[in-house]
Amino acid sequence: MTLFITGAAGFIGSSFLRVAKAHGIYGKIVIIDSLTYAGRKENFIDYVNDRDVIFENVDIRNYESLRSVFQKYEPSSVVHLAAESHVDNSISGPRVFIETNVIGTFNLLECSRELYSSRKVDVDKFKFVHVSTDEVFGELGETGKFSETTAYDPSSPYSASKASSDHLVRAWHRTFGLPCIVTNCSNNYGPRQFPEKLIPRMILNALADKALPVYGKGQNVRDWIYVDDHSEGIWLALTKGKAGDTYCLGGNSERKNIEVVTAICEILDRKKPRRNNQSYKELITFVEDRLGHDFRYAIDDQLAQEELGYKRRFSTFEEGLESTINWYLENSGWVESISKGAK
Ligand code: NAD
Ligand code: TDX
Repeated sequence: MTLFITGAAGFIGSSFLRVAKAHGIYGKIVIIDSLTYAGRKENFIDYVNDRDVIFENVDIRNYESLRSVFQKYEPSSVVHLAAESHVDNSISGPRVFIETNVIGTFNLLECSRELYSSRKVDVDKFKFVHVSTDEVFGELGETGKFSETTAYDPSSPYSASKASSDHLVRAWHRTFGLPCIVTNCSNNYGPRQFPEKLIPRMILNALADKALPVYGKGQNVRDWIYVDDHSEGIWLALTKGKAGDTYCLGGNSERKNIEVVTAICEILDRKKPRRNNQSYKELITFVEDRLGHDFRYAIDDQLAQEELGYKRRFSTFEEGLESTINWYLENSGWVESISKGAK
């Protein structure tokens, strides 16, 4: 059996690749990734000499190239993670978000539909798992949580593009019978996250003695999930999920941004004291808020726990954060190549 993973050179995709390899059901795994600034061969370096992991440098915006890899390998299932993923970039330059996240997903659905309807794949086993975000639901106030029945209300160009792609996936299931599953997950953190996102940006800025820019007053809340927990959730959705269903996945760890940044500073103060012996907290700088900044996200993932047996590994966010900081401290080679822009 052959599994296609799009975006496996990225942060979550490379974690999912490791999880899929560890489960060992698929004889062959094909990585579909165009290595944008966020996609790195370093992220799947452990598998470059593995004959069962094949890398195809394909841009999902290019229908003909995508179609040729679908015809070549006839994947048994597809897990789709490739996307433009950073909200701030979607505000400064939204076009590529529409092209990759909307048109790219449409191309993947069409290639999958062609294969599925020609019965070149085992139609009883084929699944298209679309990895999406809780941001499609918009923002919450002080209370409540998102679940599978929450109405869509995206705020940013990024979340609107992900919402569009979720709708396309559901339409391909309903209209064409393609066995699709959508997962909506909260904010991920862990090793190999590109340093444009809050947690790695704060860790690496602190280590370089640079300002730690906190948007607005740092009161916005995110629900943090360790990346490998998300990947196990995606694996469960692929192997146990019901076609046509949606699963929300979360970390049950709501924190205000300022609490996250303070926790990073306190862990670093303990592990790698600053040269002047002041706390890294001195570097915290409140800056202009993000446009359209969603106030709070939180996920109710009871359905995934009950139907899929979804579980989380770390008992607290602070434990996962410490383990993540250790990874960044121990992997200066990765950090250097990312900062040099090496591919
Ligand atoms: P990432 O930016 O780290 O990785 C994205 C990957 O997609 C990269 O390897 C990149 O090269 C590839 N890619 C981008 N455009 C492409 C194109 N046109 N053709 C082929 N490959 C392309 O992103 P991530 O944080 O790992 O997110 C992965 C997926 O999970 C995304 O779909 C994202 O929306 C979703 N998600 C992310 C989070 C989060 O907190 N990061 C939370 C929920 C859902
Ligand atoms: O420098 C910063 N300062 C800051 O205060 C950055 C980069 C972020 N922030 C704030 C904005 C958010 O409230 O921290 C919070 C987290 O920001 P990001 O790491 O950019 O994540 P977010 O915008 O919440 O979106 C993330 O979670 C959902 C991912 O980037 C998405 O891909 C995912 O879908």
